[in-house]
Amino acid sequence: MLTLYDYLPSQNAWKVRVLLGLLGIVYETRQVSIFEGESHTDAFLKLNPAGAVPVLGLEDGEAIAESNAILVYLAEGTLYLPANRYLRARVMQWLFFEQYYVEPVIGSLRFWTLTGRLERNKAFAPGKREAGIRALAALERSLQDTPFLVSGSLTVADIAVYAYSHRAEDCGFPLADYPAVGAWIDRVSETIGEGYPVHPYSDDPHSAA
Ligand SMILES: N[C@@H](CCC(=O)N[C@@H](CS)C(=O)NCC(=O)O)C(=O)O
Repeated sequence: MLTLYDYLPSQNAWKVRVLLGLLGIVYETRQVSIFEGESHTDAFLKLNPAGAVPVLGLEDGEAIAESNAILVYLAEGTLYLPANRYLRARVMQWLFFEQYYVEPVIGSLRFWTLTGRLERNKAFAPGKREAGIRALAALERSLQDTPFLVSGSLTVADIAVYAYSHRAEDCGFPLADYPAVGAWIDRVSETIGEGYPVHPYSDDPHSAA
């Protein structure tokens, strides 16, 4: 059975939970208490040298880290990852976009905001805010005439980009300024369905600054 090394408030791990659920894959979960250093033990660093969740443990003992790499692995051969060369490259375009313009930008600002780390990162916050506006504007332009980021149906590109961008208001980005993004958020949310809650950092007493 597959094993997901997880941390509930992580939206990177959330992406993987969603895809596993949509694909109906039964898996085991190991919760990793990242604020208590569990992702930096020797054993965990063998699974992911970067010391972060999510990690997917495979049946043969191998492991895959990086949320979007895990999505691609799981989605191979399914409707969530097109086989067509061009469409597949477009999915990759959004997966890389997410890791450069969304996760380290909106994801970091959100993390600092929700865990009381904004003040200590105040030197970086304006740059992140500017980059977040750029990311949301890029999404707004891209979603004018298409229901999903690539092709007419949900792919791993939508799951990845949605993970942090749909929570952009948690760190002060007004989504009302981005109507096409708002409509896409509703569409993705409806398509993935219920059962994938966003867990607040406040559930973890160790997450506070
Ligand atoms: N690029 C990675 C980022 C993973 C990441 O930053 N995970 C966070 C939780 S959201 C983590 O485990 N942090 C613990 C640490 O860095 O010590 C991915 O997409 O999986």
